[in-house]
Amino acid sequence: MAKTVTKSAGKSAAKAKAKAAAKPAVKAAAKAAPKVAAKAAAKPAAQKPAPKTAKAKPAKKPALKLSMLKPSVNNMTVRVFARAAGFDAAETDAWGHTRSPEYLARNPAHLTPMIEDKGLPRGVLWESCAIMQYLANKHGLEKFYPKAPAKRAMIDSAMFYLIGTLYPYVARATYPALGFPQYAGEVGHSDAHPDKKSEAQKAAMAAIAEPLEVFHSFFRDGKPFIGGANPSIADIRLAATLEFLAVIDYPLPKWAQEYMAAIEKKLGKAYAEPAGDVRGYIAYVRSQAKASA
Ligand SMILES: N[C@@H](CCC(=O)N[C@@H](CS)C(=O)NCC(=O)O)C(=O)O
Repeated sequence: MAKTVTKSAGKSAAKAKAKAAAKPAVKAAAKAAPKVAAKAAAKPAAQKPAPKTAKAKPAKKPALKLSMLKPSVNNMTVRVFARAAGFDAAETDAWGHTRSPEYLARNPAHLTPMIEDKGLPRGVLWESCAIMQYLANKHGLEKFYPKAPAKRAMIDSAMFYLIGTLYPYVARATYPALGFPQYAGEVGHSDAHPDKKSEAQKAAMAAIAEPLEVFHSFFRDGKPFIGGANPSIADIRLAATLEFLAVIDYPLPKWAQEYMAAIEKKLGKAYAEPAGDVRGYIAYVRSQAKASA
């Protein structure tokens, strides 16, 4: 199994370095760095601590073991989050291994993304949203997943709505073009006539617009992100999901294009790197389709 060790934790981690010695790195990375600088500047000179001779060691970033598939937006979600939140993530490419006896023994659902963590009752956790919720809870990452019950409920609602309503349409509409197997029970999974499969795919594509608009009009409600001024875990989940629509040339509304660009701008490399894997795969399948046309 190929193993990729992620190097950078992104911009915010670097900015928070000074404060990181006293705090867990992930928390420090998630905090707004300008505040730290402002506080230091406001201190009168007399109160400033004497310069230390020994350099404070930056806190170790919490380790994260992640099994993933690069072309997948479910996986992209957790990969973006891990980078943006400042984890030291060791990524294992599970391509071709999800149904091996070893993988199935740990994860009978044979799904990625999957994290391994000794604190978990069964040692592993799958489902992208559950993984982000768990890691945010464990490391106090309120910037991505607010603690206040009402605010948190909106993030949860947006994620459940995505997984339960929007994603099945996106999968049905894009998986045939991506060359991914359909989820069991779908028309695309059955031995139905190709015309029926194509009908189901087109119907799913047409059905995307309504739930997509709900994220804009209801969940964002005039704010830059579902999370407010900063992208939350629900925003990461939504933006990653929309990446797949490029494979069918889905005409994203202007707000969605701007929203995705805004997330990428805010999260920088943390977003761009995993998105690059998904985009690269889409470019590859499109070039294959062109060649065989
Ligand atoms: N709802 C899940 C979906 C996970 C999922 O469908 N993972 C696929 C990749 S996109 C997978 O690992 N498939 C491998 C397999 O079924 O063997 C999530 O958000 O994590």
